[in-house]
Amino acid sequence: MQNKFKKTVLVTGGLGFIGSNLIIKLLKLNYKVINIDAILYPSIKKKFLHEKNQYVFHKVNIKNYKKIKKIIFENNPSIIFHLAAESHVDRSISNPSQFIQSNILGTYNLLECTREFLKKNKSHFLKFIHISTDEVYGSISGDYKFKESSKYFPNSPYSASKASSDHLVYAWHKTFNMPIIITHCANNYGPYQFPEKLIPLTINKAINLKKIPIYGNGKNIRNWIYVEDHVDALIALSNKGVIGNTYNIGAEKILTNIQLVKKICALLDNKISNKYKYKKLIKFVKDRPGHDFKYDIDSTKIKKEINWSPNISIDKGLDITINWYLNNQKWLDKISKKLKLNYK
Ligand code: TDX
Repeated sequence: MQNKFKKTVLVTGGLGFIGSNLIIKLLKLNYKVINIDAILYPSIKKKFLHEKNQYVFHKVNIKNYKKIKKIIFENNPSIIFHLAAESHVDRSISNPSQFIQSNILGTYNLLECTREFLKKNKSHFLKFIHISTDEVYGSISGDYKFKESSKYFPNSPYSASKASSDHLVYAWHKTFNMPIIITHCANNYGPYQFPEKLIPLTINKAINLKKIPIYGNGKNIRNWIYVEDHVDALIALSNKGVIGNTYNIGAEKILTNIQLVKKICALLDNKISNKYKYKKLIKFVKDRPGHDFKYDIDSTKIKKEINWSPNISIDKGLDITINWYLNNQKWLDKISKKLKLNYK
């Protein structure tokens, strides 16, 4: 039967924050989506809007060789977006084991299943897009920005596990001709982000009138990209990205953590008419061990070669994001209760 959809795309980690935003866009663009997610603590129990037969979900851990192989063989995907990963730096400090398991062994497993599939289907055209992070490049100072050619200097168990997975993916390309692309993205934010990350954490604490914890002196710097801009970059790379290449993806704006948190507080002051000054809730706390000082990323390559640029300014992105969380407080409350996020 003729497939009426544009392409079949397999997404790992499609119930995560970036994965679910990617799936929303892929379905809108008429792709068929096979979503593999283990449903772990930050998975979003989301029902995607789709046409009949356009979306299939499998509750499977990427470490499950047999099941993953079967899903790939049954679906013949043209694109694999690999997003399934443990992503929170603080959790990697308190419990690194899960990061080694999912990010390194999980990626190894997915690579091996894909290799088996390509061995049996030699003329099949596939792009394996490995979604990684700019944290693999370590911490910088001054005006330097991460380039694709920058050396890897991961400092946390999280970034070390992502760096390891990048090396595996690249080695599978060089050794086995695996058709891969690696992406390194800046700090994402937007709807559906789990409230352990700085932006949703700040919104969640503020609207519940709890202290907003800022690590150290709050002068650490990050480059913030709205998740839909990231998703657009990934889809553009699945069409025009060159196999074997790495692409850096970032936004224009960098902010210190304290600047960012104060911006969110000021926006909340305007949106919620209770005369409360939310910045009174800011509390400087003990620093994160090995806390990277600055991340900033040079996106020249993807802009020039793929013609992608970020569209959403930080002010617009924060406005949309805060409105989304204010309209989805039930979702936020449910997660906060389950994980006791607002008790501290
Ligand atoms: O409570 C907090 N207080 C605070 O000051 C938290 C949770 C964070 N911070 C600081 C630490 C960082 O300097 O805010 C900054 C951002 O922290 P996170 O949201 O935890 O992100 P970060 O550590 O920068 O890593 C993120 O970006 C790259 C993601 O978690 C990674 O998954 C991604 O790869």
